[in-house]
This record gives sequence, C-alpha cells and structure tokens, in this order.
Amino acid sequence: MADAVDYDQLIPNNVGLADDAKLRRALEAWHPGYIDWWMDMGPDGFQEAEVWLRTAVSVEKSGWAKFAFVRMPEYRWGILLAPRHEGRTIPCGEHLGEPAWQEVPGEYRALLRRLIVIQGDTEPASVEQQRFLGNTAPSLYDMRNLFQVNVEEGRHLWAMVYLLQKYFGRDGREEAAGLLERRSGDDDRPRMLGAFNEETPDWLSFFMFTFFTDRDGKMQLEALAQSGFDPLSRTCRFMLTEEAHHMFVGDTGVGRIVRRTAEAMRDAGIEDPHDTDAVRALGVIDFPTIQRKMNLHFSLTLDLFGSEQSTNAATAFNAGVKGRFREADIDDDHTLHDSTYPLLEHVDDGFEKVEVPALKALNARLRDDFVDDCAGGLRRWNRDIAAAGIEFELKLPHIAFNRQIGEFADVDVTPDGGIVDEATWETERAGWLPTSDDRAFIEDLMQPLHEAGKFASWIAPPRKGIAQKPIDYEYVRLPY
Ligand code: BYC
Repeated sequence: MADAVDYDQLIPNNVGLADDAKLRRALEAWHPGYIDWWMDMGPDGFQEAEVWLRTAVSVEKSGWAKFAFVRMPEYRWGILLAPRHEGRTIPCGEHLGEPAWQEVPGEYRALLRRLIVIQGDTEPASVEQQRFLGNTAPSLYDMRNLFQVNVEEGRHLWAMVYLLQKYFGRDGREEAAGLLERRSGDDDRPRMLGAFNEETPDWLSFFMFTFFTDRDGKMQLEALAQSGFDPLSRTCRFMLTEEAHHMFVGDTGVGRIVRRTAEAMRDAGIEDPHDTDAVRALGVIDFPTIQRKMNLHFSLTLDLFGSEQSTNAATAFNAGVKGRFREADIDDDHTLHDSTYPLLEHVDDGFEKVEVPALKALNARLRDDFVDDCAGGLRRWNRDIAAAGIEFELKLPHIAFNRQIGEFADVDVTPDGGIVDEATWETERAGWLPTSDDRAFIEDLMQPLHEAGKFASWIAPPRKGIAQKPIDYEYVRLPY
C-alpha cells in the first residue's frame, strides 16, 4: 500500500515529513533557495502566467495526477515515493536475494551519494537549458508542455534532495546546496555531465532533447529503480511515471515537425529533400537540418552513458546499488561474474564486436538498450515521410560518431560509421552537424504564436489535446 500524500504541509509528501522534524527543518531551509533558483533560472518571462499543469497528488497507478491552472512559482513540488514492495530483495550483485536496504549501507555511502548527486544535477540543468524557449513557443499547447516538463524536472530535483538530506547527513545538505549553485554552461561552476552544459537554443533542439536525453533519463532511472537501496528505488519508480510524458513531448514534437515538412513539400510538389532553399521557403524545416540536429543530440546523449567499459559501473552493479534496464526480466544469474558481453570496439581501420567481461560493459549494455528504445520514434517519423511520397529516411548516426567520452572519443567517424582523418572530419562536419546557417534559419523561423488553437508554420497541430481538453484550449493564460 502507498502512504497517503499529505498536501497540508509546505512540502507535499508521502514520506511522513510531519513526524520528522529534523528532516522537515532541513528541507524547509533549502526551500527558499530553491524558489530563488526557480525565479532566476526557471522559465524566463512566464512566472506570472497561469498554466494548465498536472500535479502529482497520489502514487497509485490510477488517478495519480490532477490538472489545474497554476502559476509556476506556486507549483506544489512534492516528495513522492512509489509504494513499498513488502519483502523486496536486492536484485543483483554480491548481495543478490538479501533484503533491500532501508538505510544506506556504510560501505556504499560514497558510491550512492555520487549517483544521487549526478542524477540530481541533471534536473535543474535541463530547466536552465530550456529557460528561454517560452518566448518562441509555436503554440500555447507546446508552451504548456514545456512548462510541464520544467516543473517536473524541478520535482525530480526535490526527489534527489530528499534522499540527500534524509540519508546523508551534513554531506547530503552540502550536496543539496551545491545542486542550486552549479549552472548549465557556466565556465566556473558547470553542471556535472557534458550534455547538460550544451545549449537548447530552439524548439527542434528541445524536442530532440526530450526524445533522446530524457530517454537517457528513463534508462538511468530504470537502472536506479533496481537499486538495493529501497528509498532510491521507490523514488525513481515514481519519477518514471512522470518521465513518460517528457518523452511523449519529444516523440510527438519531432513527429509533428516531420509531418508538417512532408505535407508542405507534397502540397508544393517539391520532391527533392535536398533542395533546401525551396523547402525552407515554405516556412518548414528541411529534412537534412532535422537529421543534423538528430546527429548532434543522439551523440551528445550517448556520452551520458559514460565509458563503454567502466569499473565504476561494475562496482555499482556488484554492490547492488544500480541494476540493469529491467533487471528482474533478464534471464541470467544477476551476478555476471562468468558472463561476457559483445562490445563494439575500434580496431585499426574499423569496428569489431569483442566479447568482454559483462560486469565491465554495463554502461555499453544500457546504451545499447537505449538505442533499441529509440527505434520506435524513427519508424513513426519515417512512415510519415514515406506517406507523403518523399524519398528521405531519418537515421540514427553510428554510435561512434561525434563522441567525447569512452571508446570512440579519439577517433573521427562519419554518421555512416566510416573512419576518416581529422582534416576530412573538419571539412565534412557541416553536412553532419548543425551549422551557423541552420541556426540562423531556425532562429528566424521560430517566431512566437501565443493565440489559442494556432500553430506555427513549421509544426503540425497535435492529434489531440491534453487531459481531454481540445487542441484549441487556452493552455496558458498569459498575463498580458
Ligand atoms: N560528462 O567510468 P566512467 C536525466 C565521468 S539523464 C562528464 O566512464 P561511470 C535527465 C564520470 O562521472 C540521466 N563526465 O562512467 C534527462 C567519472 O568521473 P569521476 C542522469 C562524465 O561512472 C533529461 C569519469 O567520467 N542520471 O535524468 O560508469 C532532463 C569516468 O566515469 C560523463 C545518471 O546519469 C559525461 N557525459 O558512468 C532531465 C545516473 N560520463 O567520478 C534529466 C547516475 C562519465 O571519475 N550516474 N563522466 O570524477 C551514473 O550512473 C554514472 O555516473 C554515469 C557515468 C552513467 C553518469
């Protein structure tokens, strides 16, 4: 059974905060700094707008959220854990089958803290990256989705801060403060992982980010949901419920851009997808530009999985602190001491699958699961291109393309997986990654459209509205 959510408190929660004065004080002390951060770094120019937002009010599968108009600074960011599974055991590693921990085991304290801090750091980072996008929203529907994603990333930060403050004492409080001090892209105090210091300058980037990078979030949360540390597992399980909407936003967002371009080309009788000037003149985004954006966001996201072979990952799995994607559904011994995994490696002039100890290849395995998970979106998008009679296929680039971390960081690889010298890569990169010309075109294209039911020229309307509301509902009531 889930504990009921207490909404009478300053911080809504189902973790019994009313009876834990020390923790309550710590969280209430952190709260004003959080609000300051949200006002400084949250959605720019829209803090007074009333937004049709969902708020989690329960952790039961049915009816866990309610919708209402809310000003974002007044959003009820709560601490919600999924229901406890009685008798849950550690699903992997050397403690396999032992009862899940309700407290942090001393020997794994540093390891757990590091994972929680890294996870926590990504949440505010994404809000910072997206803070100017409201100004160029292609519709009120999209603007509302952006803000929904933003407030929920804020809630995910609360989720990690709860774990730090409840279970890690003074260190935890210091880490919680640090999460509000680092800034995406800041030279002196950057966010911890590479992709979270990149810009999200426009809506195509936003949709690519929510499709790819939020999907890394899903994979990592699934792996942390397997943790033998039960409070972390329960926290991540509930975060995954919210995360699904973020990927829906990405999947349908890219899909609607693709559909609009395909339909506009068909209606104008343009068959050549590489006739960029003609396609752009229709007020839509040409497919090669969409492909270049995809190449960028996919490769940046692959870096988030860490090195393909990692002793950190092996240690976390062996300790039972982080599992694999859907660990319980995997049919093996869940300790992996005698198993191998086929890992793609760079050899002289190409790539080769090499069997390596499975324990060390856990990051690569999770990355491979991620790549499989991306396939559905691409299939749907390509179907719409084909339906318009246009010969173009969006493709995920090779996993070694444009990598900064791990096995492929030192090799120059084309999106098709060809190995080239550095000079060739530099000359050709404009065909593979977004250029300043792409950026200028997109910036010019993305003028705001803030009238209910209207959509910018470059994106098709969604197939339906949010929570039974019509597409032309006024999802955001602007204060001007
Ligand atoms: N950038 O053995 P290695 C999300 C560091 S997204 C910079 O290769 P490991 C979200 C690494 O920290 C999910 N540094 O990797 C999405 C280590 O440094 P130290 C976020 C990097 O440790 C959208 C060193 O390189 N959650 O939720 O096996 C919106 C060697 O490490 C990077 C998590 O990631 C990088 N890309 O794995 C909002 C889960 N990669 O410690 C939210 C928690 C590696 O030697 N984190 N390094 O100084 C983890 O499970 C692991 O730490 C990692 C890395 C997967 C990140």
